[in-house]
Amino acid sequence: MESTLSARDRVGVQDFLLLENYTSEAAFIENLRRRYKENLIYTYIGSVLVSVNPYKELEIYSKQHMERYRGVNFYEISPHIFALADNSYRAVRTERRDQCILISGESGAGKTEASKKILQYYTTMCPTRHNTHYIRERLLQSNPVLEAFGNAKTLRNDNSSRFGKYMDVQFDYKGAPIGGHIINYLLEKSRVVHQNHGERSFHIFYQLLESGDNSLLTRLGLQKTNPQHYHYLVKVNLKVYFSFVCFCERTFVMIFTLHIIYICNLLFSLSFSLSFSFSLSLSCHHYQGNCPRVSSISDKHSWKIVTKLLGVAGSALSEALTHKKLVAKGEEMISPLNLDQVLSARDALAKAIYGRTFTWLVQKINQSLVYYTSKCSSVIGLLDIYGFEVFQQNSFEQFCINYCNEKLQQLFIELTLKSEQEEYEAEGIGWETVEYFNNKIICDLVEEKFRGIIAILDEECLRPGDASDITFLEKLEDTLGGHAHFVTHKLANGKTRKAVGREEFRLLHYAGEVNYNVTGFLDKNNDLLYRNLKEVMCQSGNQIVKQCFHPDELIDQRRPETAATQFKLSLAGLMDILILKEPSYMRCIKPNNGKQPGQFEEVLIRHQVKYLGLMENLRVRRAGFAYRRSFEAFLQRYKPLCPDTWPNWRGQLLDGVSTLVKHLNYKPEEYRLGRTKIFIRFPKTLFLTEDALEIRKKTIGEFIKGFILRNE
Ligand code: AD9
Ligand code: MG
Repeated sequence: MESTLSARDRVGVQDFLLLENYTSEAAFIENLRRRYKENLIYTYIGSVLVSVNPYKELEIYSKQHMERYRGVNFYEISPHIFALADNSYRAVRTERRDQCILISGESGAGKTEASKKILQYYTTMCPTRHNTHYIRERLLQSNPVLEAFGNAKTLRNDNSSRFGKYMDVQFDYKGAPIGGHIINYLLEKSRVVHQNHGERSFHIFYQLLESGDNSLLTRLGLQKTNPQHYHYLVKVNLKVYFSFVCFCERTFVMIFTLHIIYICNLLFSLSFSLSFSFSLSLSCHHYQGNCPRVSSISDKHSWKIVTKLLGVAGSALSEALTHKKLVAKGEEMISPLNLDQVLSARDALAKAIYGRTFTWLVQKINQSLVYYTSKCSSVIGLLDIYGFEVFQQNSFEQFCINYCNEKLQQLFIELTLKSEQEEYEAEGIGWETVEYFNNKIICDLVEEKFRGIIAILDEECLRPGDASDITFLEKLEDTLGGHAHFVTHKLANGKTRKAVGREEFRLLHYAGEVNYNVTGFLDKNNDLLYRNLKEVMCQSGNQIVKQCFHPDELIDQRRPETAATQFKLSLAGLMDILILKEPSYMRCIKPNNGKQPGQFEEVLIRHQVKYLGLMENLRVRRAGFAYRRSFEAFLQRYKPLCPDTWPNWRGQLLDGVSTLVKHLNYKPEEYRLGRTKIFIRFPKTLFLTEDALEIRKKTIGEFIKGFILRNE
């Protein structure tokens, strides 16, 4: 424990609960800073682990380190991610209680690295069941495969996960990992067709060009590129990884033959011939008059490869890309698309192919991680999901991500307060009500039936006629005008400090205010793929495309769920999974935007402390007692301080602790004795005890030294 006087000055406290001035944000940040300077990147808030990205390799993840944390009590050695991992594992092993570890933080804060370290801990430290060695490998190797398809270089992170991930690690009754299951959330598939300046598409695009073997590349009509063209490449041998996750060679080749990436790229580079229509089109009012429309696809070479790889008839795909099929009153009408519409149909197709293949890939990995489900005794779930996001411009994606964070915060509040209350009750200590901000009001604002933002957005998406992003905004204003957490330009009236643009609405999230620009909300929520494109894909001769586009979709007359509603439903599913498990939390902080080691940028960090709700978390945990420990652990540590308990206490534990604290002169208001634990209200009491222990150890040491010398 790093709590002696001199160590505290240098490296701060290892648990924020022990901060003297626990309501001060400045004291909180100062403690983080001191620790970061000493490469102590982990600190607790009770059982919550806070980490600051070191942006350099630290020698703290070796097998020896793992061993140090096995079976050790949470607080006895320096805070570490292995302690968190081990703590959850012990609950699984000894009590078969399902666990989950929820990791959050902004882009580049270290979530994915953390989840990988936890997985490494389990695959290294847990016993192996006979015949399941390969499962460990697959659990580990599923990461690089998914990262290849789901991660990309962004301005914030060279290896940014562009999807949310929940992974169950399944254990048998002996605590051996015997399988896994992954659920993916909201892949940012738009990256296939558009990247911001300085960013890239998914890693797989570049990896294929760099490390695909020559015969494969020739089949795809590609050429090996000079790797120097790419500043950042995860060095992977994908073929090896795929074989680990049990893809047979044929599947492996197919996936590349399908080669979504290439198709998307080709689709993207297609050019179209235009013709001008002067006719009045009766079938579609959009095309009346002098309107350019697409007559054919002019890029014949690319076209041939696209259709061959997709396994579809060229004429059918060409027709489907340039025309729209409408079914009205049982009659089919075909109307040509104009150039903008063709381009957006093309993009929609590329996004759909990429997104669906990604989900297909996750399913394949899941199949390869199944052992005997019946042997599974309990699970540890790892959630690596996007943290709260606030940019200059925030759009539909940020809206979804921040909504997700509201839901997780709600769960956090419920579970933390619940477990606090339960512990107090179990220990027979009166529960003291804790004031906290319940963010249910914001979750309702987003997800409520009929009146919630998603419901209103869906309604606008369904409404024929003049529905647009702006009418959506107006409808929000009409419906939510009086809501305490919703503001627009019209409604602002000086209510908030920062301006709200005319095309924006602002939500007052638990973590802070965010302005969302409504431009593109309807399109992104619709995420439409024209029916005739789906029809063509369903007839594909390519096995993977066939599995991704099922003909049942065409029979189902109902409109597919919108993107926001799908996300809402998948989040509700996630909450159902999480609520049944015992949670542990990890909050990751990014110390600077330059990805530099040793740079602690205070303004940036202060923002995150706020967005992650850390001060509130600390306040709630400190509302009662700063420190609690089992009688046994307390006595074991401090028994040298009292002649009656040293060297051994033979009576009841409760009596031993009573004797000890009386001897130490604890005042009644400083502590409470529960059924199995002692609760200490102020950190100071603990520190004085720790300092006394330090002095005592020295005197015992001197005494023993003297004794040895005397007897030599
Ligand atoms: V994003 O929301 O997916 O864009 P993450 O997942 O939070 O983000 P990630 O884990 O990818 O961030 O970490 C970003 C980079 O920080 C890594 O590529 C490493 O270079 C660096 N990093 C993160 N954690 C550690 C660590 N414990 N030790 C050393 C680290 N480097
Ligand atoms: Mg990540």
